[in-house]
Amino acid sequence: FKVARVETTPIDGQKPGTSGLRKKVKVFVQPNYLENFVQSTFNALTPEKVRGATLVVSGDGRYYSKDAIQIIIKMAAANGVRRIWVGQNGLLSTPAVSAVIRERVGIDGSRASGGFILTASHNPGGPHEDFGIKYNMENGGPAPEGITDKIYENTKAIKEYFNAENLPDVDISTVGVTSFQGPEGQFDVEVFDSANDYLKLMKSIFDFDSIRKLLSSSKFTFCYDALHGVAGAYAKRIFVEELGAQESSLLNCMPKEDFGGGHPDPNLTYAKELVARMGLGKSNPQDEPPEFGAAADGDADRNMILGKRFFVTPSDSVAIIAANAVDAIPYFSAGLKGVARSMPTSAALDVVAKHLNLKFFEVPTGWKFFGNLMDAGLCSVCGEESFGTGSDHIREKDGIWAVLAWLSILAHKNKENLGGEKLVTVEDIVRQHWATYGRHYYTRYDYENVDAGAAKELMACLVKLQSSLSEVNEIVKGTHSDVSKVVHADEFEYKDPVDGSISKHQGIRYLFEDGSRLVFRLSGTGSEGATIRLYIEQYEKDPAKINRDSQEALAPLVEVALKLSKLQEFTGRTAPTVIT
Ligand code: VG1
Ligand code: CO
Repeated sequence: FKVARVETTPIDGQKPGTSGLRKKVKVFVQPNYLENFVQSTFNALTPEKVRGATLVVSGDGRYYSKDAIQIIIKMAAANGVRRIWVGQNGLLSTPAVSAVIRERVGIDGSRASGGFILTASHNPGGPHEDFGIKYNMENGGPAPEGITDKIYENTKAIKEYFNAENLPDVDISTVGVTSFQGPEGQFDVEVFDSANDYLKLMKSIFDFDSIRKLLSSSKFTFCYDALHGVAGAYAKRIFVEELGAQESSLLNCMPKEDFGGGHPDPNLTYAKELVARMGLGKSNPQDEPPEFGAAADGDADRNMILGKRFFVTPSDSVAIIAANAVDAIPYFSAGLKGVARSMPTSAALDVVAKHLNLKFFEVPTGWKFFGNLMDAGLCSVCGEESFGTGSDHIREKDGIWAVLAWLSILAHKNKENLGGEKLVTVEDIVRQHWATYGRHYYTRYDYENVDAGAAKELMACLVKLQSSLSEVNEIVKGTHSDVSKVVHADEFEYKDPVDGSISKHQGIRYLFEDGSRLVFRLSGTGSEGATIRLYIEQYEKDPAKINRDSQEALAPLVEVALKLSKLQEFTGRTAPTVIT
């Protein structure tokens, strides 16, 4: 092939958000849009690192992925990349990309030094919906802010990109290597099985025999909903073929370009079919619900964990996994190095860390902040309230890992139990956890696609207000007598304990005397307008009060939050778009 230098001009708005660049497909298909971003990434990595490199390119299979993969292959070749690795049909979950970068050895003994993940995660897909791209580094984790800032700067100044124009499209549906000759030598595209490397890693972490016993026991019933995302490709292989679950326990496990027209976000609103099957919907299902249910988002890094007629909040989930990891999961048998959560995630994990005397970190939203801690050996298990849970086996959150972690805990608790007596259920485990550690009532209100200007003003007002605690407390007192006093308010700022980098403006926090918290943030993953997130949390240690309905328990705090932020005044919204 020949290398062409193509002239281009900067395109506005290519700033990567919490997790890469996400835009409507119609934005991505504009001439040079993807090309500019990819070349800006190569330039940010520096030509020396790109030349001769092996890079992964794959994603959740959403609409435009196949075209994007061919474009990136040609540009990579022209930029002197030595090898591109592609999961069969361009499919690799976000956690699988991380695993492949860290663990995989190519047919010729090569190792990858990074990769492009093509996904807009939990956002819908299709010609009128979202596409996204992000770059992950050699450690398998998302590019740190230093790199994403550089990428953005490059997009604002770009003048040219390199393209192997006469390189033919590569068949990515068949496993194998295709080789080409370029001006600087050989260029290979290796297509490989999407699940093999990930499965191997999971087998090295969990006790598959004990999970198999649980899943094949007649007492235990299971259901997994991939919402037509890429998780389907792993669910069949792992849960059915390896662990003996019934084929009928898989819902929507056929990856589709448009996720079947749905919103591939594993929460109580969007995972409707699973929610109904688990007995959590409005109408009661005809069959007895399964004992355990779980769902994933489009790129399979998120997870929702459900018991029979029971929802586990993600904040509780990570705390429970941390509390049980050493006993239930072989990978952690030597102990946890530390635990971490994102700032808006509830403090359930903090209580476990204290109890078990573990190192603990609170980081800004977004997985990239956990990576540094893990690379430095400071953190084993971490999580976010947004249905993200994971560990230092990779540098992304991991939806299937979380399900295997829960199945491991269930298998462990039911070791002696599968023969006769009553099963220890998901609900039993959670209630037992609350009884031991106290309960963090928790909810998140999302106001999606509000006017960006109004959202900015609301946040600016909150920043101003939080500087005067007496004013804040006057509003609190005037709103609800059940709510305790605000003792601290700030804009969250994080200093990375490993590299010393500082991240500012990471959300506004109001901390109350009784441990309650209100947090306000603007989303960094949307593709249109602004999304305001309001996080509400209340800690209850009294065992007599830990079994209330969470929306009811949190109602007074919600009222206070709406008053403090004047949310309705600013946005005109009387109700959130989604409650999780
Ligand atoms: C959201 C979540 C955040 C998560 C991010 C990426 O970000 O709140 O916790 O890390 O999505 O998840 P934001 O900025 O919209 O609040 V995923 O599954 O999109 O990679
Ligand atoms: Co995701």
